[in-house]
Amino acid sequence: MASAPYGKKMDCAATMTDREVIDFCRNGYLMLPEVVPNEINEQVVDYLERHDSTYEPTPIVGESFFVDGVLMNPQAAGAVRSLLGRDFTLPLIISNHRGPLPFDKPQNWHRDGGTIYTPALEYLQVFYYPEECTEDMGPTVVLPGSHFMRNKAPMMAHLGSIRGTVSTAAPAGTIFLTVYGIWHRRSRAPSGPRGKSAYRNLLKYNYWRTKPPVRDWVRQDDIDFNTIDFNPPAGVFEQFQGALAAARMFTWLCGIENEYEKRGGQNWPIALTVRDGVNQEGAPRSLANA
Ligand SMILES: O=C(O)CCC(=O)C(=O)O
Ligand SMILES: [Fe+2]
Repeated sequence: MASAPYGKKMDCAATMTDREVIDFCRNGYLMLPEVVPNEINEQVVDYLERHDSTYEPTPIVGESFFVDGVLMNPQAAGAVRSLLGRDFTLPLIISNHRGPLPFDKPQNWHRDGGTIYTPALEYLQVFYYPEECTEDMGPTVVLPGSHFMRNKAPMMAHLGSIRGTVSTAAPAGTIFLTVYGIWHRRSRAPSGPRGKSAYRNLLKYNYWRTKPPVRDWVRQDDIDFNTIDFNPPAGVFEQFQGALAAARMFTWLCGIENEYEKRGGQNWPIALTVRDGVNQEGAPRSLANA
């Protein structure tokens, strides 16, 4: 058997635009609904049923249908390429959050172990539903913008429902990319199995960056970076702190973090009501109006 391409460096076309990269920085996740074709989804479910029903079916990386159809799926890999640059690496470990159906209790709110808070995006945590996951099959729920909300997992575990959360319930073949530290949990699953499997399968794996960040995704030169909103959408943040962190991550991704000034107060990017093409105080040189 040919050895599996664990950690292999890959490249492909970047698919995300500036606005999409900014939205990823604001939200901490990106949904790509139904990007994997059904014949691949079926092969994956079959593999998870018949070959490896463990919580770490990592050897699936040795299957070309999985590498070509899922890991290097053009939309998913195009998003990974946009955010991690060329020569990103393929995963070393594949987890399966294989939840029995039905399942009564939601998981505790948490950020995954090992989270550090940083504007750097050195890796992505990516999830894939090979079968449809409906609301009553216990989809993962995320809190948009929470990748910048500093909290310890034991200090969030007791929380119940939180305002502004988003369900990832989605059709088969959906992939979603996350910043590792985003708050999330599996929700309760009142329904019995719907698909082929008696479980809700959810694969999870990481891609890593190998190159310094540069703004080499799809540029949109019509953007005025002085008036674009970096605030995360949910309303649970201390005013402007989410926007400051998202903008800092965006400048890091552009490779211009040295131009990011956090002088406090009405410094870029929070003063978005500036008029007539004026640059905000502290707007990064490379993004400012000439
Ligand atoms: O199963 C899920 O939906 C999420 C699982 C999870 O977040 C975890 O186990 O770390
Ligand atoms: Fe988790």
